[in-house]
Amino acid sequence: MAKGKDPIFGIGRLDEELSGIPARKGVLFFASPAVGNEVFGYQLIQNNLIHNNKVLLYLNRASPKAYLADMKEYDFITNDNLSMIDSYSGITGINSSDGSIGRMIKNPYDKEEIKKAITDELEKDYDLIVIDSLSLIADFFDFDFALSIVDLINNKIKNSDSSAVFLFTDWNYGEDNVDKLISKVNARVDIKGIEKRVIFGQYFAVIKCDWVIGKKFTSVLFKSVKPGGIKIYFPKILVTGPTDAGKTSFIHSASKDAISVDRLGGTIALDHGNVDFKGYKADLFGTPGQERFDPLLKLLGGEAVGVILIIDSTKPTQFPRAIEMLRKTETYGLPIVVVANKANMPGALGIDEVRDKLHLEKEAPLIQTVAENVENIDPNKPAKLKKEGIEAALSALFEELT
Ligand SMILES: Nc1nc2c(ncn2[C@@H]2O[C@H](COP(=O)(O)OP(=O)(O)OP(=O)(O)O)[C@@H](O)[C@H]2O)c(=O)[nH]1
Ligand SMILES: [Mg+2]
Repeated sequence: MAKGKDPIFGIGRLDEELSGIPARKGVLFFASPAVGNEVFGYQLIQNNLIHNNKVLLYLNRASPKAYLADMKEYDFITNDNLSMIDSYSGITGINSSDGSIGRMIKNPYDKEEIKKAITDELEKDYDLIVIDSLSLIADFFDFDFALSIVDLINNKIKNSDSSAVFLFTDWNYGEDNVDKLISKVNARVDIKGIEKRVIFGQYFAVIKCDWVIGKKFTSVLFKSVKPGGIKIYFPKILVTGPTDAGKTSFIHSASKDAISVDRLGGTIALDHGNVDFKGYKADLFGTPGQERFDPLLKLLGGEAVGVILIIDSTKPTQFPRAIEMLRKTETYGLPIVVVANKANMPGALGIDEVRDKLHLEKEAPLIQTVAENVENIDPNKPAKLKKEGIEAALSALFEELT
């Protein structure tokens, strides 16, 4: 009997959609060559170890030492729950640098030794078996041998409480081979790249899963970040609103490394910042607010996936302009969060009044923000906005987007 709980993916979105990896199930991470799937493996292993699941890793892609060092770059650290079958070191003729983490295949060119090592190890009770990588087994031997390893593991997990994850990169093995492989797993998660005009990105998507019925899966853009791992990624969030409302202030307060093209405190081209929050990553693009820069608005709004509309709570006369900017950036109708900034200044409207006077078509989330150290605000510089407001606005937006 395995001791841990049912394995998890360790990637929030997949665990939400599929409720982890039930016992006796095999999962294929199916990556296109342009996009690495290693980080999915690292994060999966890390989180199962933390959950006190016993993990067996069959490794032929790197030495155990290099593998663990790479994991560490993402801040993933292992513990005693991890064992390895090292099918790599034998190729280089170097002994496994650390015998304590598992067994080494002496002759990685010997199919029988590999089969025996896997069969022997599977006698022990692991909660999760990870193969990194199945495509390398196919490359090293042939596709049929890779399929026979899948069969071997499937037979074992069908009669136990464990599950398996196969990391696979699709280097053109032919449709027949790939179809056979896919038919042998219970779930398949694709990891691929997209190129859509200016935005290049990577996404993952559940393509099949036999333990979740009647659910529609969506694809999710992601970035792998060191340290941190897989983050859901929104390549373009537009931050717009009337002049002086606090767009630049918002972007600088929400990101560590924002840059702005501005003059005397007013934005003349754009602001840009990276947000890394709650397992999400997003690029924020801020527009100028002054009308003389309106020719830029459409360009800046292009390909945005969501909007943060910032208004000055003390200036309801600017609200029609705020709505006009949604039209001019052509982002009207996208997921939106309204930020009512300067909410504690004299004359600031309350939340209901803002909502009322703004006439937004649907009930968009509305978040109030205020500056820190109001006494020291420099009219030629962005203000630092309080963290609570920033985080509430980002949380609301990420919720709208997912
Ligand atoms: N008192 C107070 N001042 C704020 C607040 N937020 C921003 N400011 C100030 O308001 C001014 C305008 O802020 P910005 O962030 O530059 O506004 P913006 O929307 O980017 O302006 P444009 O780029 O010109 O459209 C700056 O002087 C800020 O310091 C706030 O919550 N309270
Ligand atoms: Mg600005």
